[in-house]
Amino acid sequence: FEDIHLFTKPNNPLSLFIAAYPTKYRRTCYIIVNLQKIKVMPATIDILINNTADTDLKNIAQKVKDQQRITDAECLTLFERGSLAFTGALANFIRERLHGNKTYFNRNFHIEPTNVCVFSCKFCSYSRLYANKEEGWELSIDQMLDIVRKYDGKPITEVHIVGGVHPKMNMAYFIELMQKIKAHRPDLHVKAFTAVELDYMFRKAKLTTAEGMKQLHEAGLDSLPGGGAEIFAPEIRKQICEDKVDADGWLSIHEEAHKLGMHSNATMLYGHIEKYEHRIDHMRRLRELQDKTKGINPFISLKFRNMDNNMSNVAESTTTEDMRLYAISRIYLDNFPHLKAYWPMLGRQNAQLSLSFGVNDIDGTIDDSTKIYSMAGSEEQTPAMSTQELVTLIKQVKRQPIERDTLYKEIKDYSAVDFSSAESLAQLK
Ligand code: V47
Ligand code: SF4
Repeated sequence: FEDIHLFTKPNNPLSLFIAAYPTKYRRTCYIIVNLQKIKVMPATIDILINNTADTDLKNIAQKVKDQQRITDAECLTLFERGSLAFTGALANFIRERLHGNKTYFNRNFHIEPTNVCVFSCKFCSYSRLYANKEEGWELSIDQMLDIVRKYDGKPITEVHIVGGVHPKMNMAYFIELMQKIKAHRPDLHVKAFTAVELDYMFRKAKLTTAEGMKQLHEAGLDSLPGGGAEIFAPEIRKQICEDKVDADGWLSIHEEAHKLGMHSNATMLYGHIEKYEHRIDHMRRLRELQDKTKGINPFISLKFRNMDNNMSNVAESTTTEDMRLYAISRIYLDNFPHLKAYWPMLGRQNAQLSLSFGVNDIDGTIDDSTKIYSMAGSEEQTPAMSTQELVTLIKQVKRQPIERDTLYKEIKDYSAVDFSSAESLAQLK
């Protein structure tokens, strides 16, 4: 009877019930205990369903309990009438149904080959036009390999490579980069290039998406990050990033990657001029792609930051809105396995908070290797977290820290790791 200790606390009626049971029936009793454990979660959601006066919200909660998909109209109802507490409780219910307390992170670093960019997205604080390229940076292949070599012997599992769209950095350049990274460190997962960079590269090389993707994959590209999606709706895209790949282009690039067996991430840039309807339209298109391919791993909402860009007059969203969005996206995106909060953009404390609003992943160690958010005004001016800090952040909110690889294979459970011991500190190096 392995589980009895769970129920032997004083005054626990279940333990009294078990104790009163004749020993010969205790095996049967064990089954009852487990059924009881499974029923605990519906009981919490039942309280929510029974205590919600708004019948539309009540129906949504019932759908969540029954694992039914919510419609776009219901999603709008959540945005318009769902309180932080209501949406948060539903999202947390889903998060715990999928992952329990598990909270994932990875050990990664970024390379940003350049911030020179042919495009001029209004929200971007980071890029410099080619005409002003001396104000930006352009890394040679050797300089990027030097960055990779810095991590030799360290237990890093992923390199994330994204940057501006430089007119001279073409397919041949990036194929060489992929090949050289893999030749140096074959086990390093290369997650690289937004659909914006890929679209430009393929068009310039006069390759179809399928051909271009195959060539990069063969050279060593393992998966795609989620950037460049912004808001798909053309009326918003036209105002904030008119000249780069459109929604269909972004989606078909990801679909093509999925056809080759690669995974990808998906993002949404929110909290600027978009309306709730645009967020829903964006998530609907992603949900449809996911129905088709099941190739997307996490959904990542990126909070618009307004420093030093052409949208600095637009106020940033509040923490309440940020958390409600996490929660509502967790409810709407029923076919997405993971919801990630990107801490360099959100800040550590809000990333920690998001773990109660549907989020089950807080990205990685980063090691101060990205400038996109520090230049846009994030609190995190030199984003880097040690494994110890990430684990502590997760444990502080009573979740279970699990190191993962890019594809969410579990590498290590840090629940019982005591960082004060010399042995565990040595393991971190
Ligand atoms: O597409 C640019 C965003 C994205 C701002 O896949 C801004 O794991 C807010 O996609 N305020 C690029 N956001 C970064 C990206 C990303 C980041 C972390 C993890 C992953 C992943 C992907 O950054 C752009 C745009 O949406 N961005 N400027 C800004 N001022
Ligand atoms: Fe270029 Fe990306 Fe910045 Fe747009 S968001 S200007 S594509 S670097």
